[in-house]
Amino acid sequence: MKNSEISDPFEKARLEKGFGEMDDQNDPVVMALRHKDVRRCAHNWKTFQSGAEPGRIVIPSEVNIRDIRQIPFEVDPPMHGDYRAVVEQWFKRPLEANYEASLKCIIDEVVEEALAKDSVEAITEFSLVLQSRALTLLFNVPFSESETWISWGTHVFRSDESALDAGKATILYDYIDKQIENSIASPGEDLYSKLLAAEVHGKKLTKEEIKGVIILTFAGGRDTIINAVTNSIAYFAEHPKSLERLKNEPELINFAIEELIRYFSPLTQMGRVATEDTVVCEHAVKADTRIGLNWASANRDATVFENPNEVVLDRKMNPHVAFGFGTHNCLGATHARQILKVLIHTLIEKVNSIEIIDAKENIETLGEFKRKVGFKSIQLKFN
Ligand code: EMZ
Repeated sequence: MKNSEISDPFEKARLEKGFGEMDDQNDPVVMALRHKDVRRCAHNWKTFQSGAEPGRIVIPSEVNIRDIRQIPFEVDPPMHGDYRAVVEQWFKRPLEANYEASLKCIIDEVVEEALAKDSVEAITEFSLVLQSRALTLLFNVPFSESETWISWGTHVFRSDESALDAGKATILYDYIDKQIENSIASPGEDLYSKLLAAEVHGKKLTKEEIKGVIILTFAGGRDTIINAVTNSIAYFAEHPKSLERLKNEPELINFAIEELIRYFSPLTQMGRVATEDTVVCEHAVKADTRIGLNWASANRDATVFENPNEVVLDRKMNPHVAFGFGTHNCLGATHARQILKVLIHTLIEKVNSIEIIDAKENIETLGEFKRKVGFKSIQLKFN
């Protein structure tokens, strides 16, 4: 098996019964596995809510390490849309030419740094650095902030020792409190200031609400981007012809990005809490219990995707759900797509080949299922 291969552990269960079950800290999850069911449940926000106890729709649940609601992620319509309207335009800024140009400089530099070294551990020395530096653009804060963020590691709520690390969460919260105070004292053009000036239903956002948006901005696009970037690099290392093809047919790059995101599905699933007794794939789901919208499984559903376990770079019909589906589709998707686009362009321009020297897989355990989401570490040589 190639290092860059991501297999699909859900296939049998998806075909045979359509759902899977797992426990998570004594709060079980019924996972919807088929594309159609995942989309249907995601669409039905009245029965499957996001606005449950903060942290509960995340799997593994974060209820024990945070009580601040992430916004708009953990809010249901209609309020969800009102919050979303405040941030929507801001999160589309990655499409602006000057944003893209700045992103190009950042990614060029990260690649140059990798080329200058004998080898790099891609998670910590490449992808985390790239993600953190790129995030300064999304926040519109000084580049130097990225050094603090890099020191937090790949996940703001998880550490090597613990899947849920309250100490780490505290570091993030204290940092955010300070930044909000700074922006109150001297407003600027950054996301904090933007949120401080914003109004919903004629009222200013509270500090708690602002914090909810900011935590999401830090947490939601961290390990996911890091996995997408690292997995892409590993893929191109093992498929140099694919990179060559994109060089010769740049019009395929946008298709390739969607296909890589489908294939990697950096976020395996997201939960919802049932508001009433219901069923998922004819399986009973009781009120106040959780379901999982398994994006990774849906993205390999052979009834929707031909050759689902292959990366088909020029796949044209690609209704993947790697960024979620429906009301809550990923707010950071524009930024994520731009990162991958610029990264591919930079690799085409600057890199002849990439060698994988050593790799340790990062495997998630979801009940009986084990899914590779990326790497714990991967040593690479850029040529
Ligand atoms: C939450 C989540 C959002 C959660 C789209 O995903 O990402 C997870 O990595 C965080 O731990 O708190 O932000």
